[in-house]
Amino acid sequence: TAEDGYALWLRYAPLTGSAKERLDQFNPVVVQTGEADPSVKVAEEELRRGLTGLLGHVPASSGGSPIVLACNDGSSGARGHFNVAAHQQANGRSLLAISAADSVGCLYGAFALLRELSLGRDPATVELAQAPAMPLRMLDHWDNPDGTVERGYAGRSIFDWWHLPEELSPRMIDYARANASIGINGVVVNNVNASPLFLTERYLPKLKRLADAWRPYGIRLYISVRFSAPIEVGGLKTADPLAPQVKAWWKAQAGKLYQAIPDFGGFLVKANSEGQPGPQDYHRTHAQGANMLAAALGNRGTVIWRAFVYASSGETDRVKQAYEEFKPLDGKFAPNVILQVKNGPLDFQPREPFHPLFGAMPHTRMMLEAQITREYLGQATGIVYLAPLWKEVLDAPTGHGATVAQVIEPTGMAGVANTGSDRDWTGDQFDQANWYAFGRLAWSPALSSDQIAREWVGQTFSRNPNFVRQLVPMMLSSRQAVVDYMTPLGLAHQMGTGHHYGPAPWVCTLDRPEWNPCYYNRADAEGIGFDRTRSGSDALAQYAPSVAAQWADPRTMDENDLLWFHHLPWSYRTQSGKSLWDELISRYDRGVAAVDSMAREWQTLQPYVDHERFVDVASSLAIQRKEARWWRDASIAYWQSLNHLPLPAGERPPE
Ligand code: GCW
Repeated sequence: TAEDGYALWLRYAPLTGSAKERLDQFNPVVVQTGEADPSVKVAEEELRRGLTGLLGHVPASSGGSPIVLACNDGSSGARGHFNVAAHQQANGRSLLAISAADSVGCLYGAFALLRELSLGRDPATVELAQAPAMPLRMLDHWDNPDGTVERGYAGRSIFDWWHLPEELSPRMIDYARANASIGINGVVVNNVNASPLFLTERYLPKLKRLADAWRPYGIRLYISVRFSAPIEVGGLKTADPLAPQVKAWWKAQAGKLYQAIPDFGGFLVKANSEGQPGPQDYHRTHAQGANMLAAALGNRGTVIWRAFVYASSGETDRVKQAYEEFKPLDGKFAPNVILQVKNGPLDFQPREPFHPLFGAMPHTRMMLEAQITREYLGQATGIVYLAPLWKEVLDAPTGHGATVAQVIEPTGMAGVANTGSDRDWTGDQFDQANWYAFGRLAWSPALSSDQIAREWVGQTFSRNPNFVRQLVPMMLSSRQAVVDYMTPLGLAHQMGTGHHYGPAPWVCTLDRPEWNPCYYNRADAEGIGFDRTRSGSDALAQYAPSVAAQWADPRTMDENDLLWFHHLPWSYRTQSGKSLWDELISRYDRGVAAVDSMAREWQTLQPYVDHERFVDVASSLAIQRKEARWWRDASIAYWQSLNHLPLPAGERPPE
């Protein structure tokens, strides 16, 4: 049953064929270092576990090729870097050395070696030299203390605050292994819509237990903090960041945290956004708020301040707000403050142009926030592989002399986790791939979506080349499919209110203008799209001139973002030669057809997959087929109610 997916990509399924022969012949022996370092121990344990799986038996304890961990090799470089190399010894046998400057580097090396072996590489010729591209590779959990998960679709929270600290679920260790295997080194354990409970004495031992459990895996613990906590749990009258008693309170909290958790990572803060408290409540700036918390942490930790802010915008274009609030604060943040910016300026839509803040604040440390949980992308159903979405953003030239990846590389990347207590962790087998891909891209944004998919498929399902050859392209095209059937041609924010599942482009009566899908589609009898050029909201002006120029002309721009930037008549001639109306419809159809073909192809892959997971994915794809039709048909029906245009002639994919 492949444990119904619980093992994630760490299945270590027995090798077969020539890969098995090679490993058998190599006959690996994990050499006991006798080192007391907990990370080294964990690395040895994982090597033994992994090799046992791959060999189909416990590895020999002598007489084979030694695997040696050298975790203090005197090298310098990024923390976490490692080398793995096979050498020929005098006795004719090989020796595999995993070396690194620190023990966590060794652990990463062990996982990397196991990945290579899992994919069938020859142990005698393994040669790896890797270093993480960025220092912070984080998961942000939107988990609440009561066990619910905001925008979580995989069951209740994996964190059992009720039974901690006495009880530590073994799942917390498997979670750490999974993270370490892809290089994740920071975890924010609670929702950014933060409960102040995490700053109470009661929670401190719980946090400490987790931090202690994860330390060997190279994971530092962070918490989200509520800006008004000094009032709610501190008994103060104010949370004004300039008030001495407020500063003293935060300093005392930080002191307690560091006493219990010496390597505590720091605070993540959502302030003055969607009703959360913040420094603006006291007429202070984001920088004043962030710097006060940064002073409380001192050089021990980091304040990660979110740039996702919006308050009732009246007539302003919502996508402009973060830039307007933060750009003037460039250079005003303390050195241990990082600004965390979502990939796009709206909110984790199936496709958005990259956020204009990237590259625009050269004197501010900036990291990228991606969403692994698929809030707006069908939630945990079907196949939607997100690496291509993230790559699109990472590879985008900002026009400020760097790509988005280059802007964030000195700092890091955070992903909103998609984990829950479901047996398969993520609510859907294929959503595991997104957790995996996020970690791999944070480790190295230069990896291709294709390579990451191959790695994941081979470790998680089957190494059979026919299987990999068929499945990987399905994954690679799945993101464009969801864009096509939900919001083609640059449309965005067309989903149902509140739950964000399913189409609702007609909704126009919500209290705040920027909550309404109609605010984003601006469709009427004549046309559709949001004019963000000079004649409209001029959000385009927030981008570097070279980038703004590329989006300014609807006739030459990449039409994937067409209606994000332009309001156009239904009769507008698109680059395909079709009218906008016909092009829109052909894209919706293309999305539906892509899902149909994924479902069909999956059926042919049955021989390669265990029954449980085969059925699980097949059922999930059946839901996605329904969703795709629902999005297409409801959207088209609504546009038709405005423009009264006929459907173009042509064939529909079979129902
Ligand atoms: O995407 C939106 C979500 C909210 C979330 C918010 C944020 C945690 O709908 O649920 O709140 O973004 O990122 O703060």
